[in-house]
Amino acid sequence: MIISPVFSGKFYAVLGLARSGLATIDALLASKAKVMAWDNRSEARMALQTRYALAIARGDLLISDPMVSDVFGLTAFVVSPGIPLNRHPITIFAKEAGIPIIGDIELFAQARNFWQKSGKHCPVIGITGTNGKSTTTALIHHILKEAGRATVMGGNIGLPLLAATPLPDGGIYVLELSSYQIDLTFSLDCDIAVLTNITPDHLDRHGGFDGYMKAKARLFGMQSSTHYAVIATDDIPSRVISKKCPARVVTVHADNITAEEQIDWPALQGPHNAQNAVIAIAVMRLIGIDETIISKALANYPGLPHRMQRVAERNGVLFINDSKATNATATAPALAAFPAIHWILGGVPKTEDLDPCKPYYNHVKQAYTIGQAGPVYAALLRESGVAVVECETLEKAVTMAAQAARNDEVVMLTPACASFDQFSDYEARGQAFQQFVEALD
Ligand code: UMA
Repeated sequence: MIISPVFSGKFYAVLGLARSGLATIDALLASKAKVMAWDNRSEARMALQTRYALAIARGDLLISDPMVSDVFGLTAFVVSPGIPLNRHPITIFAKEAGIPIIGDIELFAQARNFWQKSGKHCPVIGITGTNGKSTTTALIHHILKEAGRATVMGGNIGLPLLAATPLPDGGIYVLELSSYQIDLTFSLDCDIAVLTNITPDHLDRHGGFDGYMKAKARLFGMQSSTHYAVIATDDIPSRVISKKCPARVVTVHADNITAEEQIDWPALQGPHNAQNAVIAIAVMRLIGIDETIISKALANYPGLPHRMQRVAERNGVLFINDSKATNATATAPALAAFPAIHWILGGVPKTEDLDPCKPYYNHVKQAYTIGQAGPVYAALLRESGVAVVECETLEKAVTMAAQAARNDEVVMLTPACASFDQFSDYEARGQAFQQFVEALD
């Protein structure tokens, strides 16, 4: 875990007690800070009591709602990225109290700035964007490992950064950063900041597309002029951000990669993966990784779970879990990748239309809708001439699709929606898909 003298003797209020909150408490207590912790959910608070009985007994940890507690001497509110700052009362409360709101990535940045002053430099590669950031993060981390470099991956990819094993001097942190996390970060000067693409997402949280774009742009605004920004300028908002970066900008395009090159990279198929790969190659060249190592690592990259993950093959039908595709822009390249697809989609919609997927409707043999978006998306697809079965549940969709699919066809969960109406997150949805496939007769 990341422990730092920067935190010792200070007092923090940690809000949200899931992955990032718990890792934050561990790191702060181990750094000899005092912590007040809170979560809306009573189960989360109860679990904390058992986990930290000793720290509570010593008076180092207090479970209390900071908004009704004495916050005198508080250094900062450390808020989980999932807590909506635009709606949560903590935003006004902190402003009135004159106390900053930060996140776990900011704590990491402060610890790292202290290392720098003490002569230890650990480069940070920070990756953001609407889609592709997990794959790009995992791919960069994979190539660095193949090159024998000391490296750690963390952040939005599901690995809370403060729980990471600290790296020695020169070790490289590869961070996936969501707009929520960037909103809570103020002093992270990435050696290389990466932007994959920007399309509408999380608009409710950021008050529209402008707010969302500004949140992404802040990652680059925090950089020194001697550092680098690698930006895929395939869309207009990314081009706008590239023009305003204080750092040295390297622009790349998905079509810098040829189809022949991509053939050798089995886990990086489709145009979206061309974009992810071209970014990773540019980052590796900036770091000075040997071209032969890069080529070999692109070929043996294993892929990520829930991202175009081949989970089974039954009677000549391939079953693919692409649960991480939580918006239509992320689903479109998955549809582009196969000619005959039984497409399972639905959940909490991010947009009213499925326009980015339209060019690939001719790849869809039949669609199977689930969840909240089911009826609306079924109507939209029928208007465009796509055959649809309204299934409501994922289990029914898997069964129906498996019955209908023929030799050489694909059954794919690529939902174009968030999962929260029926599952705790996209990972739980992907695991359920895999279980339903395994349970087929
Ligand atoms: N909570 C409150 N009050 C509220 C709202 C929530 O107390 O008003 C509590 C909940 O009860 C819960 C906790 O806050 O206990 C949840 O916090 P969280 O959602 O931030 O959960 P973590 O497990 O800490 O996960 C976070 C990121 N979650 C979000 O951004 C929503 C994870 O990204 C990240 O992997 C993890 O930190 C480790 O860094 C997930 C995600 O969905 C994958 N990200 C979004 C995306 O990719 O689109 C941005």
